[in-house]
Amino acid sequence: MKKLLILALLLGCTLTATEAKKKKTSGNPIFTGWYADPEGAVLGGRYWVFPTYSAPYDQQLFFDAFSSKDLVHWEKHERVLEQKNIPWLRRALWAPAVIEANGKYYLFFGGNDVHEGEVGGIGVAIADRPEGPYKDALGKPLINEIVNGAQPIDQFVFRDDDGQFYMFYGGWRHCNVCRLSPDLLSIVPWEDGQKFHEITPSESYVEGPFMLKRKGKYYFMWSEGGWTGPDYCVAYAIADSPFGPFQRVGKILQGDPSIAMGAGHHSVIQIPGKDEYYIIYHRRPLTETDGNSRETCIDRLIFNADGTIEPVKMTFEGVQPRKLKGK
Ligand code: FUB
Repeated sequence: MKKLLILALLLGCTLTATEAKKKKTSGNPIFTGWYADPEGAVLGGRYWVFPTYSAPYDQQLFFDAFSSKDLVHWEKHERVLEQKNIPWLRRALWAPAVIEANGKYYLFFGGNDVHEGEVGGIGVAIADRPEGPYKDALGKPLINEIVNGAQPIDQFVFRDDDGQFYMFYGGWRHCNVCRLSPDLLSIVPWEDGQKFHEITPSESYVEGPFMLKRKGKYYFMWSEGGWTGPDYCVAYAIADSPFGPFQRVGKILQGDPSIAMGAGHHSVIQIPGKDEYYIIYHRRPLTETDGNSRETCIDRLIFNADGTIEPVKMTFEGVQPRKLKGK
């Protein structure tokens, strides 16, 4: 009987390993569970995705992260940042943005769904490894105030070629940009003494800003529409400077009634040294209506010869294996 049990267990393991090997594409979603606002990155020789745990605000008290060697097989890293390491967090831990600098990993986040007069906003946590554990670095939000009408959420940290860090952020239909200090823990005022400049790129801007530099041009992208509804989407502009002026070119990601709706709040992974890009985003399965039923997906992001971006074709298959050089 014992021998039979061991045989059955071995057979089970072999089947699971075979199943895993058979996986030819990532599939969409790329991992199980409701996860939104995914931030994709290449860190420490692996691909990483840091998403929001998509649940009622009072349950949003931690981030899980996911890593992969090939974009197809993803490993879960539980609770890389959690409430016990953020003294001021009450709820609504949102939209991580991760960057490697100064030999450390910086995880920026939104906390508390802050409104005027409350404690909350954009915080920063630090770890020695991509998988954490991350700890709040300041004991208070980095940006607590509401300036130019922008709710301090949905930050994206962009390092320009000269090494300067900029943070783009903002919900409630307004977007600000600020300069970060080299240690990423404070804001360096602009020449006019202001800490924040409004750079809302279009009347249709809502939240989720993202910046990408390619061939000397700045591609600014953002989400439009309401995140709980079917019409959420991503649009973009191209500029010669990180501050614009921005002229909206068009949508690059939107719902497809044959695949999923509510597609938005994205980020982009570039294969290091290559003109090859992947869009990581969330979308709502056609079977779901709850605002929080958002899943994290990946598809190709293709640039046309004239520098514009081809609208993303959302798929159920996802992407093919893509190993990093030397891995
Ligand atoms: O996930 C919480 C909020 O929903 C994000 O901050 C917004 O961008 C929207 O995706």
